[in-house]
Amino acid sequence: MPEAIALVGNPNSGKTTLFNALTGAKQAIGNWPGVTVERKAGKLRQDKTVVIQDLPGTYSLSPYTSEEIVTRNFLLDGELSQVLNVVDATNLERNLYLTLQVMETGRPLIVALNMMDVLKKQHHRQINLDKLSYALGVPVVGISAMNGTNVPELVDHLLTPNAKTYAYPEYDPRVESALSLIQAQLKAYPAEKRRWYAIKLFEQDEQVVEKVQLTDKQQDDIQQTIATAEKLFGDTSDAIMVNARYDFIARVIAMSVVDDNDFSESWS
Ligand code: BGO
Repeated sequence: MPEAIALVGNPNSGKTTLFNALTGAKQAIGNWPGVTVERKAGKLRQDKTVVIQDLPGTYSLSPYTSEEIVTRNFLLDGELSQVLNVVDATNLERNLYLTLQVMETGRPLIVALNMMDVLKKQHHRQINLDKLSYALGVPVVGISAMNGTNVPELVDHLLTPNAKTYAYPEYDPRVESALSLIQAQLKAYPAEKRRWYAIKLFEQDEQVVEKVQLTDKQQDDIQQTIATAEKLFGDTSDAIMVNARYDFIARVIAMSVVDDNDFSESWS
């Protein structure tokens, strides 16, 4: 079985540009089964035993659009050894929302922070890549896919044995305790996937609720956990998760981004 790396990212993050830089011209193009969403795979130029599986561009792993469903199903059940997440450095907050959800799947992840050439020209904003990597708990490599800058370093990272890192973003402690109660009902699932299923059950994601086999008692316990959290937060469970992700992103940004505008505002 060749090693497979799944390429994920928001639309316009530069995923196609990076895919072409990594694989060259030869790509196998088809459709994902059952949907008219393009499926593209190619061999890594530097090591033909490694397949880059391009996944549809998406902002989230919700179950609403074909792109989201194809991407999340592949991340969850597809044959892959690591995920390469292309993040647009000039749109960090929005792009990290997908990054967190990829981390929630329990797959090893590496972030390619793209558009660094554009960020450098903007001057007013700087990202400390070491701090970003530390705050997220995964490797971050700054690149410009268009110019090819640092792409060889990214490939070195991808090919480094035992460099596969995965980390779970840790959310509000009250969310974490609800998730651990739900996870306790999921002993039949592999440890690394329990958190994803717990989050999706907490969000009452219809696809997952249908898929996961639970006894009536387990379902009642989970409903009880959700009801308690909703009362505590005064919000719906899916909104609680969305806010938990944005809170986490705000902490990551506060740790790793220096925005000159913030300073000029504080002087005025
Ligand atoms: C156009 N730096 C810069 N400056 N641009 C980049 C980089 C980078 O590192 N990476 C990608 N781009 P896609 P998705 C375009 O097509 O790979 C550019 O959706 C144009 N086209 O060249 O397609 C890339 O696959 C006319 O820009 O993204 C592309 O993720 C004028 O970002 C765009 C200006 O990249 C999206 C740009 C006719």
